[in-house]
Amino acid sequence: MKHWDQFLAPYKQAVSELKIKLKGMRGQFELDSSHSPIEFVTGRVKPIASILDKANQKGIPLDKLEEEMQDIAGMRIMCQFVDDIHYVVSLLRNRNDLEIVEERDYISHKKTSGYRSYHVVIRYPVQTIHGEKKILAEIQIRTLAMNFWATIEHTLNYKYKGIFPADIKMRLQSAAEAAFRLDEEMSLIRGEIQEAQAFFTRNKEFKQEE
Ligand code: 0O2
Repeated sequence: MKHWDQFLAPYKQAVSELKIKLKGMRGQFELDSSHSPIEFVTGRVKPIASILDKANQKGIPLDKLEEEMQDIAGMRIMCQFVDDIHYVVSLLRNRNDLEIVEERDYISHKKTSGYRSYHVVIRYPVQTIHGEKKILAEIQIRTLAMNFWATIEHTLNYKYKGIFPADIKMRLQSAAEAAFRLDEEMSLIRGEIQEAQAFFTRNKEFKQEE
């Protein structure tokens, strides 16, 4: 449908640009031979069916999507350690190619489902042939363990359409706690892990030069 193509075009452009920019940050850390707080980055434009579902659930009129639906353009940044998340947020705060409009800390304040992540809503300027257009986008920043949990829970959510049987709900909550403990344990041996990673990177470089 032409109308949707036109509506989604700036969101698609924003996701492509942000992917390059956020992946570029990782590359810069590699160049500096310092630990990258970013493990990997993904991005997506919300499918039309999901936009319509969410608008319906939240009572957002379709002519108010631009202002009221913050995650039509969505980015995800995965980190190794919880501290990396806060570092990434500080890097985002310092950028002048985007404006932060809201931060939601679901790490200190986890959701009742057990969900943890740090959400940053940004206003991002896209340059179009009709001039500049500012769109809202949501950046979710989480550890690999938080991402593992959220991905599995999201899949189950489709199966149960958001209404989990009590035992599955309980297991998911306990799995979320296990994932959080895993993050805490990894943070405690962070120094060891980073030393080993630096060693492997150095060795790989030597092998490539040989
Ligand atoms: P998608 O694209 O399928 O992931 P609300 O729907 O009220 O919770 P709101 O106000 O838009 O959400 O903001 P929030 O909660 O900051 O962000 C919603 C997004 O966060 C969701 O997007 C998920 O990506 C993620 N999220 C929030 N809560 C959970 C949860 O309990 N489990 C999982 N797996 N993800 C969660 P959508 O809209 O679900 O879309």
